Amino acid sequence: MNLFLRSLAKLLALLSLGFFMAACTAKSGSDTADLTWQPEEINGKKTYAELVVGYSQIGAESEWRIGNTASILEAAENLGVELLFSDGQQRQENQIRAIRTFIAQRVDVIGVSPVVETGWESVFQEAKDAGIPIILVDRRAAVSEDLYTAYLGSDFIEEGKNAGRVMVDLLGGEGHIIELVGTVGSAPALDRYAGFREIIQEYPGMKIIASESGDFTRAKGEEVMADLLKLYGDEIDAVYAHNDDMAIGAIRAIEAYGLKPGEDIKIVSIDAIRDAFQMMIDGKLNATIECNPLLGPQFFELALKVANGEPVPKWIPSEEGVFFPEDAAEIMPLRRY
Ligand code: GZL
Repeated sequence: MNLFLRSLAKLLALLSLGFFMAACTAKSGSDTADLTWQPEEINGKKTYAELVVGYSQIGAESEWRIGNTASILEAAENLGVELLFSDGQQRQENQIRAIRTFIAQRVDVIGVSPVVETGWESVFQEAKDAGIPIILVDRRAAVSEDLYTAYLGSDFIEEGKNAGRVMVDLLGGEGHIIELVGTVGSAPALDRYAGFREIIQEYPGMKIIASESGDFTRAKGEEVMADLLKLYGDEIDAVYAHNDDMAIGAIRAIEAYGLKPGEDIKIVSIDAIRDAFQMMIDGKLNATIECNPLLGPQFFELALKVANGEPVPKWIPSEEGVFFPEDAAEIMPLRRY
């Protein structure tokens, strides 16, 4: 055999030995040490490392929203998901623009928390036509069910009913109530409005003497409550606020008016943010109904299943409780938002 053929034979022998070792190493590696690499696909299914998600957030209007955003960003970071995040600054047109951008960028899944219930059919249809599934997070949209894959969020009607039950107990079944409504047309505002009335309508002595929107913000809640105190003053027995931020604004207005919030005027609100626990410790808030914003991990688990075409429930409700002043000091340190 001439020199060239001998050299070629040696080269092929070395190469085949090297290949075999590599295979063994990989095999022995998988048998012994943990795999540090994350395969992009397992059995043809995407993993988090390969998932690309577009998320259209409402804004930063409340402590609840800030906690919700933190949960989503933290979960994406922890799971290694590529997240395109857009803050809509509480304007629907910004959210629609963001969704169109996500479609153009061919993300795997779109998550959206709709600022209001209506006006989404067209852009959701565009996502459907592009084959990109939509997951509603936190708030629902009034569209046909074929335009979104799942809704991950609270039962706002039940939250309103819980607030009503607590208010009945606080007022002994009779009194004049001021209602501070959330963002007009939003799912939580519509449902908390309805749920509360479902309970108090059983008590003819309980009357809502005014119902105005504070848009889920502290500043607007304080402004609206100050105006209503001028109109109704000592007639007011209680405030029902659709979120803690408006309740905290109302507490400021009640104190400025010269009355004691939590005593002269009872206050029930929703969200259970950390500042609400402080208000209960200070005796200025009588109860807060939990609305869980920590939806990040659940959202991405859902998004991965949807991206892989796995069946998911149409609605995944959050688990939530009711909190009172007597437990506030013990629970507050445990609260994450
Ligand atoms: C409820 C959420 C609401 C909160 C507010 O799920 O959409 O929006 O109750 C927030 O604090 O602004």
